Amino acid sequence: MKVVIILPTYNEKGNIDRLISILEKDIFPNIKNHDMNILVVDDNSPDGTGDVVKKLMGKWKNIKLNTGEKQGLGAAYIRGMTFAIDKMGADIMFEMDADFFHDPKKIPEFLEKIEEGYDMVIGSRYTNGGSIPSNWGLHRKIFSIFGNLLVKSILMRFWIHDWTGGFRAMRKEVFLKEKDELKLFKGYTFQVAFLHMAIRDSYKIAEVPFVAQDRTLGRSKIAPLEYIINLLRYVLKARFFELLHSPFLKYAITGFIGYVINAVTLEIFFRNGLHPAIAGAIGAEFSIIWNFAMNNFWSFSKYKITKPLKVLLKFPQFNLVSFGSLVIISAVLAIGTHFFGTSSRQIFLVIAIGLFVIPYSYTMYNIFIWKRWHVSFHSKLQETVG
Ligand SMILES: Nc1nc2c(ncn2[C@@H]2O[C@H](COP(=O)(O)OP(=O)(O)OP(=O)(O)O)[C@@H](O)[C@H]2O)c(=O)[nH]1
Ligand SMILES: [Mg+2]
Repeated sequence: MKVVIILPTYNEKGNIDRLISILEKDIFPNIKNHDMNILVVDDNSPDGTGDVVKKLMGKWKNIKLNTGEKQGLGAAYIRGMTFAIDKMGADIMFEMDADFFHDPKKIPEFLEKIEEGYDMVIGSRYTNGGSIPSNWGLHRKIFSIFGNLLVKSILMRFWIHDWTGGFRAMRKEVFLKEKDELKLFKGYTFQVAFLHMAIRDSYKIAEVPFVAQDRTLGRSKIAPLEYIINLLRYVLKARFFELLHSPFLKYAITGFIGYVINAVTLEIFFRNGLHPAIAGAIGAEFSIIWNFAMNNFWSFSKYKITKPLKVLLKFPQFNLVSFGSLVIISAVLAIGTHFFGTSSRQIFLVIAIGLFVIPYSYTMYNIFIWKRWHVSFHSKLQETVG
């Protein structure tokens, strides 16, 4: 397959010569089953990086240079990847820094993963065998670790260990699918957005550990404050819309109406002479039927159970899960009112539902009833949590 290593550069005169030599002399000759190429995407670097590349193009024929206006890293990659596909016929593209932050010796491992069938391969500093530069100052280490953890936690995807890195390989199809949307994300946020979209669209993703090296030449282009603000804005917004479109909101509305049904039924039967315990239990069953039907045909409609026999088998299971909620509510009410008196009952009902019943029942529905989440402790990729 035709592989293009894309190297974005801005004032990397001191690095690009050495990196290209290493790629051409030490790395490419050992890769026999692919056609290896280099594309330098330079934004008219004032230090003359482009001229250095032009000289190297005379020596090796598998190098191309693409120049343009400086519009940040994301824009440079979009321009470069478009060029690599349209003008060079790339099947696989690598993202790689030109300052030796990314170890070129790892390239064959990325290609092996692609050969195994993965669509995107992520270089990871945060898995076994990988690390951030040991000579980084404490604040930079904290910034990197914390930033990565923040992205992982907000997006709720912990099985990707390195979200913010820029050492990657991908099939051209992944880029072509995401290209239009990617134009919205310039700068370094581009990397997180790209990976997030690839996961959303169910591309197969693998990680390869690598030890990152601090640059010895040239200057850093990253603006930490601007980066963290843009990144936070992206992940918060993306997660918000994900939750809005996920079954969670529908589940919450269904549950709230279910609660109202329970309360109203309790009232009606109680006023018609039934004991509150019985009236409440009838209300609870009405609410369970409502919850089951609405979650099946609305909240989890993608996974809906339609065969009558299956519905008949699922409904008792659903009742069992609901019985669990009942036990939780009575336990919390018993403990709460024991310590704070019966006047605190409504507060403890809210605590029981908000803190325990919602996480419990939503998880049970996703895992056991509609089987939307696949729980596995060693898998690399799982269904989106949302
Ligand atoms: N074409 C282009 N390349 C860029 C731009 N910004 C950064 N780069 C390149 O992208 C790669 C990563 O940028 P760096 O400045 O090294 O950012 P960093 O790796 O986070 O920071 P340091 O390693 O500490 O310098 C390098 O090869 C840069 O030359 C840009 O606006 N345009
Ligand atoms: Mg760097």
